[in-house]
Amino acid sequence: MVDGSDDHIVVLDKLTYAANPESLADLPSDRVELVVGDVADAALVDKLVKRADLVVHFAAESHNDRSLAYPEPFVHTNLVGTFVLLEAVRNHDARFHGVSTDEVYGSIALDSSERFVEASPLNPASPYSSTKAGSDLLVLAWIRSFGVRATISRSSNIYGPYQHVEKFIPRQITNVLAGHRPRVYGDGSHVRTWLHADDHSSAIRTILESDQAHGTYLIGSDCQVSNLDVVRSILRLLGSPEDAYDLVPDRPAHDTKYSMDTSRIRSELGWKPQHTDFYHGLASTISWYKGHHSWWGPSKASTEQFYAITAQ
Ligand code: TDX
Repeated sequence: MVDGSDDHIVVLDKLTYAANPESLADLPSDRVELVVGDVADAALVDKLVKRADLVVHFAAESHNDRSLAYPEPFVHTNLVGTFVLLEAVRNHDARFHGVSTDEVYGSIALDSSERFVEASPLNPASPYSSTKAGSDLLVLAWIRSFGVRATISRSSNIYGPYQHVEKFIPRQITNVLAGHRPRVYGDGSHVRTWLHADDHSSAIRTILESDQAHGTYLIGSDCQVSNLDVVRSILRLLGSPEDAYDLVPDRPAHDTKYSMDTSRIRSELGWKPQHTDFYHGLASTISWYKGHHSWWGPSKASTEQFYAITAQ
C-alpha cells in the first residue's frame, strides 16, 4: 500500500493481542501515521474519516478458533465497527473498500469441483465468518440505500511474513523452530487456497486505483493444497522428517474446502498473483520467521496457552 505512491496513510488500530507496532517500523513515518483506537468508536472514526478520501477497512477479529471461544469481540469489531465506518464515509462522502474473506460462502465438499463466484449465496459456519458475512451485507446495503461509493474484496487464505503465530502456517513453522511438533486438526485433509500477502495487497491496490471498480471481487491464487501437504512441506523445508506432526482434535464446524473463481478481477482489472509457486513462497516465509524471532517470540507462549484450552 505504501510503495510507489505519495499517499498519506492513517492506520487506525486497537493494538489488540494480534497487533505488533513493530510491523510498521520500516514504513516512512512522514507518510504513515498510527492512531491507537477502536473502529467502533464513532467520534474518533468520524474525526479521522473527515480528512480522508478513501477508507480501506482491514480491521477485523479474524481467527476462527478464537471466535469459537470468545465470539463477542467478533460481533463488536466486525459488525459494529463496519457500521460505524460506513456511517462515517456516508457523512463525509469518502470512498470505501471492505476487505473480506472466502469463508463467507461456507464450505465445499472435498470431492466437488464447485467454485464460488461473486454472487454465490453466503453460508458462513463460524462466529468469525458469520460476522464477516454480516459486515459485507452492511456494505452492500449502504451502497444500495445511501449510494455510498464502496467495493468489497473476498480473499482466499493468506500467508507470508508478519502473520500472527495463531494462524496455521506461522503456527507450524514456529512450532518446528521452537522444537515442537506441528498440530494438524482432524485428519488434515482440509483444503485451502494460499495467496501470498503481497499479492493480496497488490489486488486491493488494483481495485483502489481503478475508476471502473464496483461491486465485489474475489482474490486468490491457483495454489490449492491440503493442510497435511502444507505441514509435510514445512517439515521437509526445515530438515525434519515429514511425518513428525500430531493429529489433534478437529475444530468444530471446520470448513472442508474453500474454492473461488477469481476470473473477474483478472479479466476486468488485469490483476494476477506474482507468487505463483506456493512452495517457493513457503520457503521464503520460513526464512522470514527464522530471521525474526524477536517479532514473533513474545506472542508464541500466550498463543499456545490459548490452544491448550481446546487441546488443539
Ligand atoms: O494449528 C492449526 N492446525 C490446523 O490444522 C491451525 C491454526 C489451523 N489448522 C487448519 C484449520 C484450517 O483448515 O488449517 C487451516 C487454516 O487454518 P487458519 O489459519 O486458522 O485459517 P482458516 O480457518 O482457513 O481462516 C483463514 O482464512 C480466511 C483466516 O484465519 C481468516 O481470517 C480468513 O478470513
